[in-house]
Amino acid sequence: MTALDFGFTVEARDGMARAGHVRTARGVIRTPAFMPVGTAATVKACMPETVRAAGADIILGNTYHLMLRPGAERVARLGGLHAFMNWPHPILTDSGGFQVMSLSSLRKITEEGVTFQSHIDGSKHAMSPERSIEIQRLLDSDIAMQLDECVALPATRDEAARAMELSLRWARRSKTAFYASEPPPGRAIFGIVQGGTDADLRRASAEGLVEIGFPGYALGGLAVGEPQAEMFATIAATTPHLPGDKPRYLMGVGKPADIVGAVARGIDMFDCVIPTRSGRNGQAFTRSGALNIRNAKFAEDKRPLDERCHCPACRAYSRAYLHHLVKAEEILGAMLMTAHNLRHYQDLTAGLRTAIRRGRLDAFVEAFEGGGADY
Ligand code: PRF
Ligand code: ZN
Repeated sequence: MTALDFGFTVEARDGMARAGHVRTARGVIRTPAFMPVGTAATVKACMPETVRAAGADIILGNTYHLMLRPGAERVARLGGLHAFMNWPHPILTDSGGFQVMSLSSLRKITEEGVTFQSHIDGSKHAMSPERSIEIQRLLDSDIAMQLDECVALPATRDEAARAMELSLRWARRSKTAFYASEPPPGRAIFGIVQGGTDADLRRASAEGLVEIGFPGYALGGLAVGEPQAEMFATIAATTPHLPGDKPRYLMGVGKPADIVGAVARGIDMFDCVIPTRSGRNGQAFTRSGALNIRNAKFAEDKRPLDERCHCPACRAYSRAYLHHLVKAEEILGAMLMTAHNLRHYQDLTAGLRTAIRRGRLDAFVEAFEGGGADY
């Protein structure tokens, strides 16, 4: 084991929750971690310096978008995704299957992979587990994801079982392709647990992936329309079947309360468009709950979004000014709201890390649920 090897260390536990570090060649990720979404080689409306200053250790990129535009081979010729977008820190790339199913048209899934038409220009494409891994290698991502199939919920047990089993076969092919591509040191591939909200399917999926063996494990197929209680129950039924010494990543989650509940059930990593997308729409997350800055009651409110926040928006701008900017659809409004929400999410995960290390997660959750956020 060299300093460059990929690894995960749990340094504190509190119930099912863990705090620790993921090591990659490009740097350390403090967990629980939130990964801002940088779909098209940019965290929308945010300079990489601002993403970093908010406290992010890692961002997420998307195979699907980057293969279509500007193209993975082009990114590789330009020195890889990190150099291309001026983010020298770790990047996790999603494999593309989920985005194909939610964004493209004329999709067809077979044993071999998925064929689809681009949502940008209608051009035809094919993606197999091997091609997805090849693209992620061209992007030079630090953490690659296996190709998987995520069914929309509610799904029948048969549908969920079929997609879970296909995802398991794609997991093995993805892993084989990943190591055949001779990844430089410090890179990793994660397997993805599927199985809908069925505890037995989730267990079978987790056990199948563990038998194949991955440096980390994701939970896919959640936050796709099911109630929060069902998502929490599915997480609680899954994490006990995953190795205690490997990172666990809940894909595409979520609102602050989803993150708090998932951490308490053993999740270490998250990504979600909510802080960036809803920020551009005028929603700000604060320690006393979410607010919509477009609301007329903020038109002459001189206070910052959150008195305890140290983001660029809260340091220098009033709710009244942000209200004006967002109402006028000024680009600076999107930038400041995004910077604030990203900082809020990073402060939330930092608060969770501290609470776990102090053995005070229960008190943290109680304060959070009572609206007296303790971070
Ligand atoms: N699979 C992949 N990416 C994802 C998901 C999934 O199931 C989800 C579900 N919330 C978000 N992103 N590969
Ligand atoms: Zn702020």
